[in-house]
Amino acid sequence: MGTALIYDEEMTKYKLLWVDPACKIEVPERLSVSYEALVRTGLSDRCVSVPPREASDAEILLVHSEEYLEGVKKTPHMTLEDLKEFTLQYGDVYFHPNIYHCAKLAAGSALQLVDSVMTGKVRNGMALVRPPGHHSMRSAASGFCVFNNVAIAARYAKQKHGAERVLIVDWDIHHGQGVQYCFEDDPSVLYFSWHRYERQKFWPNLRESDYDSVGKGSGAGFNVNVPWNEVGMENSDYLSVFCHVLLPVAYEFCPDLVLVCAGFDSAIGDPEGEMCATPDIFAHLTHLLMNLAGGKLCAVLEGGYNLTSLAQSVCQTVQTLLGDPLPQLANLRSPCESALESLQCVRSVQRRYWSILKHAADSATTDVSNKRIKLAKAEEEKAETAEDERSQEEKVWPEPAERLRPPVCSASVLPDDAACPDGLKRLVSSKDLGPLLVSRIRNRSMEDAGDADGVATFSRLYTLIEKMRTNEIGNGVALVPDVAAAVECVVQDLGSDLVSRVLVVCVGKEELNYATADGKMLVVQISGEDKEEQKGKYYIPVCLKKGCGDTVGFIQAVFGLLLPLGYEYDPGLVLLVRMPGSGVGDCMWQQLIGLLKGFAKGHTLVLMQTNDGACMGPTASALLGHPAPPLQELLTPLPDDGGALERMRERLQADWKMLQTTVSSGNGETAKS
Ligand code: Q6P
Ligand code: ZN
Repeated sequence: MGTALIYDEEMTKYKLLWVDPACKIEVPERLSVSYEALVRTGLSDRCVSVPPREASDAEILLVHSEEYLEGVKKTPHMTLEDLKEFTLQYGDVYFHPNIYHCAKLAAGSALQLVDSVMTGKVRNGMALVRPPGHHSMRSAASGFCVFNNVAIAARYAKQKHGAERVLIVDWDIHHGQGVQYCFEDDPSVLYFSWHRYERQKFWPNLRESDYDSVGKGSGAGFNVNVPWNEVGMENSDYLSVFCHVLLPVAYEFCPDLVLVCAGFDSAIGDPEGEMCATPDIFAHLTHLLMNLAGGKLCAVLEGGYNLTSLAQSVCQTVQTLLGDPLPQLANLRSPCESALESLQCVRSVQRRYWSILKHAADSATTDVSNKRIKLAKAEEEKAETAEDERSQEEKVWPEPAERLRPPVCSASVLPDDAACPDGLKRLVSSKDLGPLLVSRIRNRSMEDAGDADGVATFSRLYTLIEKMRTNEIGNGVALVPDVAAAVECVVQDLGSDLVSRVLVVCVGKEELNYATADGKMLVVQISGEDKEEQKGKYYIPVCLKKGCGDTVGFIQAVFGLLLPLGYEYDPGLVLLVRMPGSGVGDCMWQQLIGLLKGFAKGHTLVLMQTNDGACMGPTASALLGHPAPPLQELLTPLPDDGGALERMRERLQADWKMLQTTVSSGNGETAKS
């Protein structure tokens, strides 16, 4: 199962033929530079090259009107003067004798990509296209867009491939109003967009780009807008919106296909977006979507006007689609107040439609409106000062670090009589631990295990962790006779020797016999057990009343707590512990493994108990990078659970800034309801 790449030089063969400051940034080099970067880095060679085709009239008419199509059809034969005049009826767009041809290829590229993914020829893919699509409407071109490539692809996926639910994630920095209008009243297509808005001061200056446009009629709740009211948003702001809005909603929606309006003007250095998220954020945004819809993801290029930033961002996206280890995002800052306000408003309006957000704070009952006025003033002042400084300062950022695939993807440490799953490398040899470590291990009581066995297993574990640290091995799974004892041994004797921060994710009940106060590890425990007190900043017990089989509760815990904590903590190793009888389902378990790969450059060690070997298959599959099967329709959460989780997040926000989803009290009036 590979990754498709669609590109054709033909789509570089149109350009602006007159002077128009609004359009001069949309240049052919956007496409050629992106493709050349993929060639230079060897990424294009690793993709399945799929040729574009022209979209047919019937396909274009899935979204556009006949009058509009007939109008565009005439443009190849127009004189320069006619083209200029034709262009004038639309905003921020230009026509060229060859643009109709390219627009048919751009839409057709998206359809080729959908065909390749939906028929299982490839797992996922990206189409590099010009002209972009997300602004174009039923009967109008707009914002460099002629045909709405992604909207056409969504209708096509439903019609031709029977997709029942399609998720469109628009991470371009402009609002894809064309996509919103197209699916406004359609519950089968969920459209998510974040966009520079600045309280309607930014193009396309639409009232309906704000957070309160949620869709119409039966489509209510299937349009999710996140307005950015300030420039300069960073990685932490983008990740917060993914964790606290998009991902929970997307998992509840349970799409059959994910389409990405992949614009990279939301990256640092872009003259349009003026944001500060670095190109490697797109590796994470892509990764976080890759376990939806059984991995069926099609990214279609939209904007991106800083050629350096654009090319780097495209490479990060494609490399992630290919399954390479994720870059570490060090030193995340806390989300800014303006982002938090957007987050709070979106969650507050969307909680009516998504049971997974049901317990989100209600902006109407808190004092957000007062704060909004203060925030708006602060934003305006900021904008004014920024305006003066902007012309001088050129943004610089380091080139994204290399993402090296380890020679061995996954390894296992198993008892001699246990079979090793296909594709995993069984570790047999092991390092001599030295007398000190051996005696420390011997001192721990290893139930059910002979002393020699115990030491052999742990010396192999030591080897495994060491090889993960040096990136000789990506991840691994170990079957041990006593998980609790093994965790203790790994975190105290092995892990802390080798890595400075270990994220321990424990599924099921475990008695903790190790100290966590020094921050060398962060323990997040998700279990059905009640009444566990939180012990300090680094031990976080999450209790699900219905147990780990409660999909909604589990997802809320994963996206609302675990992922933001993980991003903020930035571990060097993830230790995923499965306690016997945890009750977690196979699908959820695979989703969890897949999602945790975003941390520690993918270095995850899974610990399971010998008699829990039945889930070895799903575990191995997830470790090897196969997409997790989609979760079944989610059930409504117990009212109590989500509430408890929200209260817990509120408590932890003082220590962990990535858990914030509301504007902080103290800034303006207090927010106690
Ligand atoms: C932005 C038009 C230009 C003002 C110049 C899919 C890609 C896009 C298009 C943006 C058009 N305003 N200062 O379209 O969203 O990036
Ligand atoms: Zn854009």
